[in-house]
Amino acid sequence: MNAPLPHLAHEPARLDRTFLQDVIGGLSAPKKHLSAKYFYDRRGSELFEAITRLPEYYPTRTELAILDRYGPEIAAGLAPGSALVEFGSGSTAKVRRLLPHLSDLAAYVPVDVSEEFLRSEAEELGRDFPRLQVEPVAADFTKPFGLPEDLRDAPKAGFFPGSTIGNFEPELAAGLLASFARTLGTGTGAGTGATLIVGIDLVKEKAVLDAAYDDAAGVTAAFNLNLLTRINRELGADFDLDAFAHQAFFDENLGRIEMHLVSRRNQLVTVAGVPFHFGSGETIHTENSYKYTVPGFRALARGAGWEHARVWTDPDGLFSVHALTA
Ligand code: AVJ
Repeated sequence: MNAPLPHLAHEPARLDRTFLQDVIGGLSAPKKHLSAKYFYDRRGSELFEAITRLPEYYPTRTELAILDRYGPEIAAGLAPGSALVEFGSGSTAKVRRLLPHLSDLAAYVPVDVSEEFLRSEAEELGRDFPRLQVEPVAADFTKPFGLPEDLRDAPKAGFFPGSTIGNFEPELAAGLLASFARTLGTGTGAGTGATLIVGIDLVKEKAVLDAAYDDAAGVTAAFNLNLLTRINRELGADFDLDAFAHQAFFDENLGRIEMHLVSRRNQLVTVAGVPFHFGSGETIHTENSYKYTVPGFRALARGAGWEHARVWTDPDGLFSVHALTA
């Protein structure tokens, strides 16, 4: 159910109507929510990079360490002459750990919505790996998209690191894994010989998870609040940043981190001329980050048509990298 779009007297020059519709819809719901995909404007991407360097935020450095340690084994699971497709590539830091072990790739295909970023990263990667064929695709990986025609006959391997899949409800996560199988397959369904390498954050002690999403330096708080700054700027809203507080906690029953922005007082906020009331203590749910056990993720993948081939973890069992085959 979408709220009708307001008529804007003074539309920002490059108004993103989908963004506006999502925000109006999310703030009109009985439990207010916003989509985590909107965190990543320029400032949000910078803040996320800063998060990955925080002492409390273990996922990025742990996954990189797993890729460094087991890169040769992970790479050995790919069919010779594969096309390696990275879903939501963003920065190429992770694939760089695998490429030295993949000398016979048909191509590396980074898929990302941010076209500008995609081109610059692809160019840089091409300079560092001169024999690698880089074929970027500007697309939203949550929607069906086609791979470059010249790669039709190459075996396909997918790469989906970073536990990005944790942002999706388990049912949607399974749907996404199934759509990756279709994208990587030949259109004939299962048994296409495709491989998928996925990074998954693991369930662990609540205190460790809580700290990773509520760091002492307040970088995650700034990342969460930046969503309101973005809405103010891009959609002409008047959120008072001092009137909202960052909240993040691991819900052990649901197996997920929830991030919220808590209204510090009773207040009225206007977004593109539409008023929204916030009670004191009322929250906007801004992100879920699901954590899995190894058997739990294996079951999810199997339900989506993927056979579980291998799993690699760090010595502390914080993070996991899975190889799946279809
Ligand atoms: C990029 C979705 C993997 O869930 O850990 C980090 C985003 N949010 N701190 C995560 C995030 C708050 C991150 N992912």
